Amino acid sequence: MKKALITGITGQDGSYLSEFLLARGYEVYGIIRRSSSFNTGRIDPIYEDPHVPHRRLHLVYGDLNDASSLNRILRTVQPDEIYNLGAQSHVRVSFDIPEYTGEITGLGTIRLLEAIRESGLKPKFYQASSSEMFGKVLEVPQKETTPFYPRSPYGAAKVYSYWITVNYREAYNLFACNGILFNHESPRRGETFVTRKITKAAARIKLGIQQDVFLGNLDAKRDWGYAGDYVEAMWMMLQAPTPEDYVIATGETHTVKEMLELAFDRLQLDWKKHVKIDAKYYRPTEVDLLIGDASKAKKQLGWQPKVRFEELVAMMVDADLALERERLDGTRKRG
Ligand code: NAP
Ligand code: F7E
Repeated sequence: MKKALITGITGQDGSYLSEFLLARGYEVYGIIRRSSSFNTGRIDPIYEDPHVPHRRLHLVYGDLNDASSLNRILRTVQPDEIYNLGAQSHVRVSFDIPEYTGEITGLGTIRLLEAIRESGLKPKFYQASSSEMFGKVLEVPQKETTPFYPRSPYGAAKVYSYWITVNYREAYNLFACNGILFNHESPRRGETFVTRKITKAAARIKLGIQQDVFLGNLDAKRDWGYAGDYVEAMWMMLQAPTPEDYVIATGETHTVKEMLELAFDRLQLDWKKHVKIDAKYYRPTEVDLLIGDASKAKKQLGWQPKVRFEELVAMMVDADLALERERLDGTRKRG
């Protein structure tokens, strides 16, 4: 039985990847952080689902800021594959806590790579690289050979992690891959990222729980895919004969405004009546246009995105409507 170790298991991608690996017979170990409130909401359903082999899921305390915890976990788990998904992943927030973002999203990766090197183990390594590294894009569409031009502390930290992963592959012959993933979303997306913020607000407005939603730049363009499709690509990279870097994207781009229109239309709402602009959501430097070319992953890995943008938005709106209805019913029952 193969063992996988996941940092960031409590996040959106960590939860989908855990389900994916468990279904393929893996023993899955996830690193979680101590928190004063519950932070395992996305993976709790794995324990509750009678069809999921949850006994092969193990959670261990550790932190990307704590090298000794990483060393200990590597020694005790001895994983065959490591997926480094842990990060301070919010671009806007990275302008407020740039040093911390560099510490976790950048230096966290070298701590993990050093723990691997010192352990003497040879696990395969996946690094969660990002389209944010392309930033102020130097080529359209963006592919593996497009130069980076990050536009945020987050993007800059991810560029460091990208190159240190390449360096450890070349210097120590580690099977290490960068997945350069474009935006990917789902009903499990963090509630402060723009897609989920919009679908949650649309559902609450429909149910009369709130009136308005405050947003920033509506003209930014993103290549949005479905997280469930993207975690499959992570795994495929580590099963390939040689370690390489791949762009994972749909090849379609849409503005935030288009996303808004689709989400509100699904609930027969007019977004113009409910959206207010708040400058605090603007970024000091913005990434205006992202659109990826995933030809290499399609050709070499046989990867394909399955969920289209329209389907993704519908899935997220429907899930948020169901969730908000449940919450409302719960509140009414409690009186
Ligand atoms: P996410 O939902 O924000 O999850 C981030 C995860 O990192 C959470 O489990 C979080 O734990 C963990 N984490 C944060 N700080 C940590 C620390 N100091 N030590 C250990 N773990 C820590 O992110 P996601 O959307 O799943 O994305 C997964 C990865 O892919 C991230 O590295 C992100 O930067 C990258 N990425 C995402 C996208 C996208 O569109 N989603 C695209 C490209 C790349 P807590 O739950 O305790 O906070
Ligand atoms: O913003 C605009 C905002 O925060 C998308 C992360 O997963 O994907 C994500 O980063 C766009 C930006 O995602 C609001 O200015 C307008 O242009 O949903 P987002 P992101 O910054 O693209 C990449 C690939 C990652 O790697 C990251 O980890 O939407 N926008 N109004 C807004 N964005 C937010 N969050 N909130 C607003 O109110």
